[in-house]
Amino acid sequence: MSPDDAPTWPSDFAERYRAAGWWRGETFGSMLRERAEAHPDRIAVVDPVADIRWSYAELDRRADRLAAGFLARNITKGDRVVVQLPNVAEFFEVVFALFRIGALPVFALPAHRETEISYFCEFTEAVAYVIAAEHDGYDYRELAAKARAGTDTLRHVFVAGDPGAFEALVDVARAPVSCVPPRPDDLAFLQLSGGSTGVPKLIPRTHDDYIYSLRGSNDICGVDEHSVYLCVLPAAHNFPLSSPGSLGTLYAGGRVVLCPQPSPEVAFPLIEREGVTLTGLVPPLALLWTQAATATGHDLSSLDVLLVGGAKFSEEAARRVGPAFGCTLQQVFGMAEGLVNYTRLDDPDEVIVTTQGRPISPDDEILVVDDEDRVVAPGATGHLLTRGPYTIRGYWRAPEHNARSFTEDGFYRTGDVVRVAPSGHIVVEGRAKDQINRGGEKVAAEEVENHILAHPSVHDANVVAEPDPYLGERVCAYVIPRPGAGPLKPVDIKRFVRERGLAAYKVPDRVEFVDVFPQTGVGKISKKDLRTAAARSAAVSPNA
Ligand code: AMP
Ligand code: DBH
Repeated sequence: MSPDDAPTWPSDFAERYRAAGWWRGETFGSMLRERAEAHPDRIAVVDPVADIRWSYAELDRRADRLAAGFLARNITKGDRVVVQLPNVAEFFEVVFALFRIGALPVFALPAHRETEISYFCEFTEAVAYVIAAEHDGYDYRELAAKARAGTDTLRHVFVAGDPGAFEALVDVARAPVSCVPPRPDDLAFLQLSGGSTGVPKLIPRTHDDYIYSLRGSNDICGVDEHSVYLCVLPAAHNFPLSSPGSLGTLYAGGRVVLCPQPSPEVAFPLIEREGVTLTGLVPPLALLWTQAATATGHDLSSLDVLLVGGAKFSEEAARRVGPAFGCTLQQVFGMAEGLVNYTRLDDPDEVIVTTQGRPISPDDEILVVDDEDRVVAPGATGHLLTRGPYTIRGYWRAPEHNARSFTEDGFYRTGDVVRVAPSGHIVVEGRAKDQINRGGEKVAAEEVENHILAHPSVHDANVVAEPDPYLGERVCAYVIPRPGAGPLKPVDIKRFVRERGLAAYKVPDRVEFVDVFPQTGVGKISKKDLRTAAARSAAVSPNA
């Protein structure tokens, strides 16, 4: 990668990771080709809505065809392409085509709207944007029109599956793919950070480092060629993509089944029909599925492993998973920046239900430090810092932010507050970063505050987490109206934020108007006191 775009591993570390066998010089393009040659007829991807069952040979052929189409449109190595697709088969066709030519997918989520998409397109100087025509009643073509109007570099919009643009793209592809393939240490894609700043940060991942995280995850989660992974969460999110996720499953030669919706009513029949062996869920969904599993008529006995992560899973809920599904719970505490921790399949039950696991790699370095970066006593609670063979050394094009988010010797400041149990397992105790974890969907407080502040009748705003029995946390905004401004209602703020084109999960669940914000001893706004106040209001009027 260009040193201007993001810091990478110093050469002594890179050599060590290669010598240890973590980085093996594979790329995603070669990986799919090898699998297709080894077992062409085995099914790789199932999309039940479109009634698609692509074999490895078919996926490989389609990726090649689309790669040639992208090249013919002058989309080449290093170009950024914003990919915003729901859980459809084309997701894999598109990303493997881009991997193959070394163009970089920028992984947007289906929930993102105009504000986020325009930002991704502009900031990455994306040359193309790939969407589905419609999903969940939302027309992405309108979003594309807005994104296009707002950016100079965006040359193409491709609508997956569309008999127009997308098929035309494929038609161009008469010539075989001829380009210099990416190197294993090149960037493969830009993943999104949940972040804690005004705008989302982009996470540069290389073929080498990401593929290592897949191989490590597969070993730990028991994924092999017999595995059938149900992709329930949005396919582009780091958890269902890589822990071990759909890419881990394809690496192992297994089968990926795309779940169009996360509800038990949709997922359970698919588990039965396709013989799903593992899947990954965020805690609110895990709770819902656990309840539904005890009463379902569907045969879920093929399910061996249920991964739960993205937000803290309560011990109580964790205890119910095994009995309800007759499978092994695997807690996963990961981040798109890198480090992923898993409880092991053969860990004692107590460890599985009370910890968030331990790192994938013996070369994952974990430090737990106090506010002054001093390592705390073993077992004490502190800030988690980490460095390792699949954890980035810096965000993409963000030097100022990198100076704060990484230590001088390259440790990533996760913003998570943890302790390490004597067994080496990590317990997540809280969070120091200014973020709300809304059932696994991360919301940067500052980002929402900036949007509320744009309202003409708002003087100041602070956004904090408040407890929610289902989501764990939800978004609460404290707002000081501008003096003399007309009457303002919570709904006005919510609508204003929504109409600015922000993903729905970032729109405040509760808005409270106040005259002043509580302050700390030195006169700073006390988010801690605001959180306490929000918890109190949530307890008094949970549905406000
Ligand atoms: P992101 O940086 O957006 O990929 O989000 C990663 C963050 O999600 C972590 O730093 C944690 O704050 C949170 N997270 C992920 N998994 C868990 C888990 N099992 N328990 C608690 N927090 C989690
Ligand atoms: O929350 C996450 O970002 C996450 C959770 C579990 C993740 O990135 C992962 C596993 O890889």
